[in-house]
Amino acid sequence: MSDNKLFMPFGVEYDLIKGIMKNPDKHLIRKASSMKGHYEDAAALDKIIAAGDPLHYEVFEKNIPEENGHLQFCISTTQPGLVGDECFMTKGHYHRIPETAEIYLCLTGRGYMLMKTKEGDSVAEEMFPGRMVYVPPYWAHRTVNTGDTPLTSFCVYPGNAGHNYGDIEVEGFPKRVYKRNGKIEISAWKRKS
Ligand code: S6P
Ligand code: ZN
Repeated sequence: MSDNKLFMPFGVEYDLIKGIMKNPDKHLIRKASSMKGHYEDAAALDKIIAAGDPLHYEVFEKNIPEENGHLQFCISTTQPGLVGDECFMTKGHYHRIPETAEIYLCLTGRGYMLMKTKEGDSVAEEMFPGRMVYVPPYWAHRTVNTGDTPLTSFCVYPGNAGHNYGDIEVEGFPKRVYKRNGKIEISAWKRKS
């Protein structure tokens, strides 16, 4: 083809048991130090950072144009662990174009997808291998690992969706997920005034 604008089809191989995308183009790494302000117990997070700043979560992607009509897809992997008694999680975001949805198909591990709207709706959907969570338009979303192994999902969302981290950083998620005495607790969080 002489048309340079035509995007060529391609295939990608996965290990669906381990939750691995082979030959990703992009690999985003977030360590504990990127999570300041997100956990209830800031002192516990500082301790973890000082003790080696462990890996928190990773995203593996292919290069897809950020355009309407395309589909972004990735593997998102969140490590197990606790900050104080709160389970490791992603930062969470709205999409930059809020009327765009997303599908998370869980491949490994166990956890929750926390979702919230600007109107105050709040939902926690369980994640485990073989379960898909549909994140509708207008819902901010964050994954939380409640297990002892990496929580891995295959995600698909519109090419132009983008990320809006700023709004949710100000608003916070109303629900938080804790592991206390081996039991998972999801509770409402009151922002300190
Ligand atoms: C993108 C999709 C995921 C997340 C990833 C990391 O729309 O929801 O790829 O980017 O799970 O989470 P976050 O909140 O740091 O972008
Ligand atoms: Zn998203």
